[in-house]
Amino acid sequence: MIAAVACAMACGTLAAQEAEFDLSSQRSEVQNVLPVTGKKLDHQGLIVNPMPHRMTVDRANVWNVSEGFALKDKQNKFANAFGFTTLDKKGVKLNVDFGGKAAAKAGVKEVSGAYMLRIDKKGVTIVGYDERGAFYGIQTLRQLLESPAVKDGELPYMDINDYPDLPNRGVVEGFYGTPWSHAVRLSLIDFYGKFKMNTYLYGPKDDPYHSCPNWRLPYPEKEAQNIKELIEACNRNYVDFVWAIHPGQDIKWNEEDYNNLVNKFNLMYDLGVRHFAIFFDDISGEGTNPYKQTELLNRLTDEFVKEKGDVSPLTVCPTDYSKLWANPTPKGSLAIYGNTMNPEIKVFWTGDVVCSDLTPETLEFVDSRIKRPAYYWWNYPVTDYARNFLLQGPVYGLDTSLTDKETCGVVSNPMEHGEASKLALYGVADYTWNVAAYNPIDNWERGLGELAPDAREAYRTFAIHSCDTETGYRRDESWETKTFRLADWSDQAAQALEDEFERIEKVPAQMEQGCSNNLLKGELRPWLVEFGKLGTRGKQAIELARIYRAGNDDAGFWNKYVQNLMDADDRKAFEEHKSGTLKLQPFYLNIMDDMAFGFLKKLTGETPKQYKGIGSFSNSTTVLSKLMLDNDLNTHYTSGIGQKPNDWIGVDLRDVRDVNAVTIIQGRNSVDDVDYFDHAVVQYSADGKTWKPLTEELTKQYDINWKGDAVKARYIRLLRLDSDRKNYASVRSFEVNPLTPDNLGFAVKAEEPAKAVFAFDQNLETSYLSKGTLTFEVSQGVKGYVLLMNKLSAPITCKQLDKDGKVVSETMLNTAFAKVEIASDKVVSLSLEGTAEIFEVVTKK
Ligand code: LOG
Repeated sequence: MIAAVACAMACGTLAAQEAEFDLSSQRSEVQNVLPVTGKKLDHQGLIVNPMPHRMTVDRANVWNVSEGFALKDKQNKFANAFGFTTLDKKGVKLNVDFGGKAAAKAGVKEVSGAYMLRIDKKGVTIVGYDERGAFYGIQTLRQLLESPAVKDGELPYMDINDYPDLPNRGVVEGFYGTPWSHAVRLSLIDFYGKFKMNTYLYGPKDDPYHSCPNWRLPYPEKEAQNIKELIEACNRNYVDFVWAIHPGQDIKWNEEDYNNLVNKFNLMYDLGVRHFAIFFDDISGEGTNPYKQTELLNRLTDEFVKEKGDVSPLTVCPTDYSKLWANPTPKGSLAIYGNTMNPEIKVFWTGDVVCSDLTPETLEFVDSRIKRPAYYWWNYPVTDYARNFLLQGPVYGLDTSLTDKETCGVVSNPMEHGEASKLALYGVADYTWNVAAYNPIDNWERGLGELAPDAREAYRTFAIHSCDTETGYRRDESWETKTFRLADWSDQAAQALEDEFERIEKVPAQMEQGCSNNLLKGELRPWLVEFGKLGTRGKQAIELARIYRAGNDDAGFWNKYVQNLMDADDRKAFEEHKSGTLKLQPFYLNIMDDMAFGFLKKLTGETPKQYKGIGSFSNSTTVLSKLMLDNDLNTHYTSGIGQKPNDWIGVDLRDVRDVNAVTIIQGRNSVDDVDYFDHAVVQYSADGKTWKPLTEELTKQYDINWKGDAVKARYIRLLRLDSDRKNYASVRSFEVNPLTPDNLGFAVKAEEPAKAVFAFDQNLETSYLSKGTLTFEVSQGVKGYVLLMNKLSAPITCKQLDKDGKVVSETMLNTAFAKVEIASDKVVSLSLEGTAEIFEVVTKK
């Protein structure tokens, strides 16, 4: 899935450190979407993020701050930190100080970053535990001044006593894909400072000087200069710039490579780096050896960190960074780290799987082995495994009972879209600072206002429907929107949903107009465009459903129905920039399918052969299962979670039918893919409860073909039998009674006969695009046809022919819904000339 991973290849699930691996097959995240928690609070116009630990406000007394502040910066450190206000002798007194004594006197907690801010009759007083703490006090003042309640100049008296819960808070630029631009990095570093995050780990997988092949080499001049600037920006913002190296894929455990590494560290030290990390994630071969890794870290600690004197303890990302494949035994690398690695070294952990929630249980597992509080590498909002998504949802799934005893900190691995990641970082900053008070919804509501103050509502509408990943780390989405299936229609629910789709339709223009952050807008734009289209499609689907339900205008319904279908280009564009995948897009797809089913049933009087995916996986009946029924071998259904005993993937035929052939093609792309059932059986059932085998047990069979005497079945499935395999399961095609020109029952002539059968398959989800002439036999007794076509770009000619091929009647058809009456009993075949996508030829007897 991650094309940029040079070494990614298909292989087993569990052993990332053994042999080559496939990132996408490592993911076994559960598909159950946990609801987002928290609720919006009324902050009465005073917005400070992260939420201070203690803040009491006395609104009866205020300072007018329209003339700015008369600064007394006792230790002369912050002259440049007040760009957000005016410094003027006539202004309100502002005293800033920090350090042990002053802090103790002011009751400031003894941790780096702690501060107190008091506004009383003496003016404004800020005291930090350390310089960073005073800087944070200044950030709080800045946010107060930017708050709605203070904007016109009245700053109320207040008392704030505040400190961070976790010592390490911030960001790891650790994703695959295009590394952030220099401008985006600088903008983010200011953002970290403003919201009291103190760590920026630099480790973009696709920076060749961080990783293979160039980790041994110095950065070219331009890049080196940029890194210097990043460090300066970090210093201004009291952020630790941690430079990480990712040498594991080709490191040799010898003196030469040790010296190469120290040499690179020295070069980085000369650029100003004082914090270092080594990443051993996503590698294979020699580099994964935990004894050698530990030896290296310990030796560097002694010979480099301690030698320098001003370098902080190292951070390491182990190869076993997730419980999914970490060896839990005393012989595993975590235990080896625990027993032998210098206790000052911080060790990363991503949780139970690669992208997972932060829980006490996962920390208990890792901490007891590494013998220190783990450093949480949160793979959110990273989207390198689902690059067609943009995550704008609330930050949640982080346990609020945790303390620095269980975790030494949290860094978020964001999207390659740096500006669009800020909404999530606003949450991570809040959580890590004040864990117990963290309120996901409230944080998100505040974040929206911070990022798009003049287009907040439009941004909110986009964001609330842009949270899910569909097959990855699934997140709650559209939680204020109620969707429904056609069968559960109510006028009220339909109206509410239509209103929402109308709001969605307007979002792109409102964002273009109201959002002044051009970097953000640039990142969001492709998604906004598709989001707007989804709004239009949804709205039209509801209008269409009203016509459908009235049931008195077949032609009007169908002509409008095809206007609202996505064509191949629409689908491609949507696939590339998805949103609304939890509710909105499934609503649109399902209601269109349900209408197609009901409409064809009404016209034919029979149950359409519009089969549905079913199965044991939580996404088995979602729109994803359509991908194995779409006659397209380039698309596939995937379970999106690891397979386990008794899993199955199947098809509901919507009615008990005679089944005499089944073909199934397993795997995402090829006959050596890892995502398939390697031991399975095909079964059938009439009632969905009792199942009988159709085939023998199948071992390592990707392409399954069964043909035999007809059985009565409504359900067909592929059932997993005993196997050690834990990969996802994927199916590219699942066909029951596949139609061919030979078994159709009447003669068809077409440019592509094998595809022409889709015009006669009693299924409106499939179609045949005829670009020349389609001729088919008119069976005895047929009185006419209804042609259900896509919108026509030009009229087509319909000729009725006798047995000698002579034209008996000729008409022009120019609408998607077209009726043809058979002109006489001499007619034996009908031909359609011109370009038309034909969904179904419905026979009238
Ligand atoms: C990589 C990371 C990547 C992330 C999400 C870690 C420690 N390493 O599976 O670079 O961005 O997953 O795809 C990873 O998470 N490996």
